[in-house]
Amino acid sequence: MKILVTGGAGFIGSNFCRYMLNKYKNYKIVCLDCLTYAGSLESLKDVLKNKDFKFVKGNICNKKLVEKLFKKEKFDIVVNFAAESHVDRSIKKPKIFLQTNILGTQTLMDACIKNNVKRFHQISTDEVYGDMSLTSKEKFSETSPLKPSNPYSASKASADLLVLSYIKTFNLQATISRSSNNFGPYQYTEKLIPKIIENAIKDKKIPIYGNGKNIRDWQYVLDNCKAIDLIIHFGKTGDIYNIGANNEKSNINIVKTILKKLNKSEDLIEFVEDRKGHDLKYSLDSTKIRNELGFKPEYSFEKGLTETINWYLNNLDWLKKVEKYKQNYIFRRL
Ligand code: NAD
Ligand code: TDX
Repeated sequence: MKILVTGGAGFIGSNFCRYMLNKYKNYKIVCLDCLTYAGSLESLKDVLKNKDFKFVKGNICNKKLVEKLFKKEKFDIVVNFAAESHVDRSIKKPKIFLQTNILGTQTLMDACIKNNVKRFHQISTDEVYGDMSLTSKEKFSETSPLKPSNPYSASKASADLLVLSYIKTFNLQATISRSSNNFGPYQYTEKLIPKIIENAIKDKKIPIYGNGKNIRDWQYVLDNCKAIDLIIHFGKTGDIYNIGANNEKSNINIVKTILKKLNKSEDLIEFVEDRKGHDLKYSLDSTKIRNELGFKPEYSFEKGLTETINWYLNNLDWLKKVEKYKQNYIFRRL
């Protein structure tokens, strides 16, 4: 089995490459990643030594490169993690989100059709459903309407619709997963949990948008990897799978929990201006993947958080190296 993992130098993608290589000793993994500010070979350092792993630096929007790679490698499965993934950046500079998240997905799907790839799996997000009120008891299922609130989630919802159109029009053998907020090792510190941990370790202020009452459903990254593994092997072509963890927590609750674990003062919390269009609450109904594919998360929030904090404490060197890389990276001007 040969799998192409796009965006494999990022947070979830690098965890997925490691997870698959550990689990399947006869699989080959090729990672295609153009190493934006969010990707780093530092996140694949151990994996790069594996003889069944190959790294290719390249952009998923580059049709020529993508076609050449597909022709040469003859992939069985393609898993598309490559994306611009940060909501705050999408509010400041939306265009690159549309290019990578929509057009990049199209380039990959065209190559899949041309090369008879058996399965294309699109990594999507719970953000495509939009938000709900803080007191809502509702949960979004796979058939809930798409109501994205920001350019990032609109680009992801657009890609989902494009995938569904390719399934119907071109008989693309594809699946989609929509997961909730991931946390764990190798996550860049622009995202909430690693930002809290890094700032707390360095005794720096922790910015909390608005009143901190917004709620996310937090999922340990290895549980998401496990779910994706199940979908690419046993998921039904044409189907969408929600992957939630039932760990709904407010941002203020998360920051207080982490400060307590690190024995730091709550004085580090700084309430700052709210994010524009800030989604209030996400809540996912994951009955489908649990019933149809037998998915069960292994990590409680508590266990995942302890693993994550310990990982950052033991990998301050990784933080330093990726930070240096990011500082040298010039965010593409449009
Ligand atoms: P990330 O930002 O950490 O990593 C993205 C990776 O994609 C980076 O390595 C980057 O270099 C690469 N990339 C970006 N543009 C590229 C391009 N044009 N060509 C090739 N490579 C490119 O993101 P992440 O948090 O690991 O998210 C991975 C996927 O999961 C994304 O599709 C995201 O929408 C989705 N997702 C993330 C979360 C989360 O909580 N992090 C939750 C749900 C869904
Ligand atoms: O400094 C911060 N302060 C703050 O209060 C940051 C970075 C975030 N927040 C809040 C905003 C959100 O309510 O914390 C919450 C989580 O923010 P992010 O970590 O930026 O994640 P979110 O916007 O929820 O999106 C994430 O989950 C869905 C990922 O970044 C997406 O890629 C994924 O699709």
